Amino acid sequence: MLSAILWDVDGTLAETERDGHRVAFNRAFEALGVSWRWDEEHYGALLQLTGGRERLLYDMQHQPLAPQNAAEREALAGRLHSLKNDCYARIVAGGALPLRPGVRELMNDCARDGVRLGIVTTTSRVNVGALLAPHLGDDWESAFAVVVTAQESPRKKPDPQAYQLALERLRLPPTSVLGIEDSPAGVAAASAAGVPVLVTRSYYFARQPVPGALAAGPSLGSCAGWQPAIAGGNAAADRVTLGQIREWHAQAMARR
Ligand code: XBP
Ligand code: MG
Repeated sequence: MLSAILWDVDGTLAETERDGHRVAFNRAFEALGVSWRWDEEHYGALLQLTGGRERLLYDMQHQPLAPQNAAEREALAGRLHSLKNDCYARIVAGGALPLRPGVRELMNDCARDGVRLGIVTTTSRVNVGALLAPHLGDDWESAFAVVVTAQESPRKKPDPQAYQLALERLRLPPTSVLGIEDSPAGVAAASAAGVPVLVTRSYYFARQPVPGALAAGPSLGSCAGWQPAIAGGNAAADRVTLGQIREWHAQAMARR
């Protein structure tokens, strides 16, 4: 029985990375007089590492103009990260980054059928609110039975901590929930917690292998391009419904 769907945020609910976080990091660099910038390609490589602060610290190891001293790097990463989040909030204010196709519709299916919703993300809580309030309203949190972010779960994906905490708070076994993710690290986190997981491919993780996912496809807004394929109907014009997700979930459970 599927009782809850746990959503990743960045790349899954919205394409936040290239035009959101990346741009915000660059504005923070500029504002603090830091000489380097992150272009689209370099940011894609840095995304192998989850967590914006972690990404800053890693990148500083390869930036010749970064402070040499570890404590100074930590302090600079902290200032940059906090300013980046302010810049990100300004970018997404007013709904500039839309929810991905099919997301809202699937949330509505769940509300109608009594399937609870949760957020399981490694991003900071302020970023989730900044992104979702323009789309779901200022009381966006009321749409979710559980919200786990970097604040509640400091060990970031691929560590399963965020999923484990969400299951604990929902008082559900992993087999009665389903995760929706876009990245290999997200899939690994869900799988390590025993949670079956579906992948909606995003800009930066369009082709990466996602071993263990029960299904993977380009968008919840279309039945085309999914593996395993969605049978029947006018595939290109349809969307991934809760009924389809229940089917994949039941198949995955039968295989266990
Ligand atoms: C998201 C992340 C985050 C965001 C930026 O991963 O890795 O680091 O890129 O947010 P997921 P912060 O989609 O798996 O949640 O700067 O707050 O880390
Ligand atoms: Mg993601």
